[in-house]
Amino acid sequence: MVEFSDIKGFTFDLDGVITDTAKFHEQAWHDLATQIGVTWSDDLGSQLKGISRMDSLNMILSAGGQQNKYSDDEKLTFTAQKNTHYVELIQGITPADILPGVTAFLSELKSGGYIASIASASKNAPKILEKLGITDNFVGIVDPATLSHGKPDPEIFTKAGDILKLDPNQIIGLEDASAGVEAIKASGQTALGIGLAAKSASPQLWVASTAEISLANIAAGMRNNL
Ligand code: B16
Ligand code: MG
Repeated sequence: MVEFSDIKGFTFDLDGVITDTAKFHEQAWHDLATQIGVTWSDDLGSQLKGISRMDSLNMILSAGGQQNKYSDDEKLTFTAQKNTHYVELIQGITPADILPGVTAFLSELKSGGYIASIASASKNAPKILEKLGITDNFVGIVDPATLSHGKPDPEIFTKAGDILKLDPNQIIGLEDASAGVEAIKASGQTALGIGLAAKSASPQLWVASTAEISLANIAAGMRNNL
């Protein structure tokens, strides 16, 4: 059984864990869906959280019954267009956009000698960390272009663990999406789920919001739950 004293490192999802870029993804996808005649719904928007760019487009096309309508090249044009719009929307983000509790937790990790890496499906993660001013808090970032499978496959968390050079039982992964919690658990790391969507995938540890993340809460959760 994993104990708190075994833990040496943390793998972080980005969107929904460190900052809320979901609203910008949603706005950019919503505009694209409207352009191609797919009716948007909040439910569709929340299903796209944590899902890779092309998989997100495929889900939108399926929701509109258009799964066979476009060639691969046309789909690449759509995803490029969405990304251009998304990159425009994230230009204004600053350290003030770091979610509550996260800056304090990253400081706790640094002073406690813990190491951390990023397991985000977003190809824009390096740019976002830079704008937030926290790049140096992470040993490395998994390059999503190197992945064969998206979350809930464990590959991205396994690679984030490899960056830390730690065994899965020495790592806690943080996620807000149910597919992400499944990926962490399948990688053998301990999952800390954040928020209601993450809870549905039964993480070993859970907090309602990022404001509750701290080493003391994690230690208490591991004593009680694992
Ligand atoms: P990009 P995460 C995910 O980030 C987002 O939640 C998801 O909405 C987005 O489609 C995906 O990254 C890819 O992002 O288009 O910027 O490469 O939650 O894995 O940090
Ligand atoms: Mg996320």
